[in-house]
Parts: sequence; structure tokens; C-alpha cells
Amino acid sequence: MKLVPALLLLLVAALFVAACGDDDDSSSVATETPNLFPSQAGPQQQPDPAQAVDATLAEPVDGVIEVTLAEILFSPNNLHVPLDDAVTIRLTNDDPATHTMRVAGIDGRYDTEDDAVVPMIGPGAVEELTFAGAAAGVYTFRCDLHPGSMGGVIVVD
Ligand SMILES: [Cu+2]
Repeated sequence: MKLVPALLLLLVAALFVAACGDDDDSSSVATETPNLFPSQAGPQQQPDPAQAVDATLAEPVDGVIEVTLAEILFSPNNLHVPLDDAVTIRLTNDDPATHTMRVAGIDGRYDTEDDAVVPMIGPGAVEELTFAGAAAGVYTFRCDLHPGSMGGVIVVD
């Protein structure tokens, strides 16, 4: 079989031509940005939200979505973040109990490094979480202290 050596020779020749051809086109180098986040084609399979998801999508107003935490529920809990935008989710706790908000992140798992978290929202407190929509998809969130009853989704598109 002489096909393989012939192909190799062609490949070497092509590489040599490509290497030499770069000299007069320095701008091509700048496009070689490595993809540090190859998984950001979209989020992995997410956990099911513990709470029934609102039928309507809550839109940001001036970059903010107001969310109330009351009676061990997030309201609203179907939140829209435009792709390549960042939205501040303002969490007002009207319960006598402490809550948290944890977004599972692109890996679809809670308690991992890519989670977006507000670790404590005390009774009567107002806390903010800014979520950047870097990859289109649906992201699930929960309250760590009431994981069986409080949850929702962030829709990035
Ligand atoms: Cu809670």
C-alpha cells in the first residue's frame, strides 16, 4: 500500500505551505482564541425544580427581576435572562424563615463550583444575585434550606 505514505507527504506539504503562508497575514493569529469553556454549548441536564414553575416568564425591568420569597415559595419562579446579558435577581424575603438561592449552573448539579449562590437571605432581608446568560438553555434553582418545596428556573435565550 503506497496510499498512506503519499497522504502523509501531502499533509506535510500542506502544513509547510500553511506555515509559510502566515507571514503576510498577522491578523489571522488573533482569531486563535482557545475555547476555555467547551461545555458552554449549553447547560447539562438540570434537576427538576421542586416548585411548580409559573406559566408566564418574568421579564427583567431595567435589568432587574423582583422575586419575593414568601410561604416557602419563590414568586415569580420562571425568570428570563436574555442571552449575553446579565440580570439582577432581587430577592425579598417576606418569611420568618431564612432562605437561600442556588442556581445549579451549567453542569446541572447543585453544590458545585459553577453554582450561582446567595448563601443567606434572612427574614425581611433583600439580597441580589446577578446572573449572566452566557449559554442558552434552562437553569434550575432552589433554596438550600427548603430543597423539597422551593425552586424555579432561569431561561436564557
Ligand atoms: Cu427556603
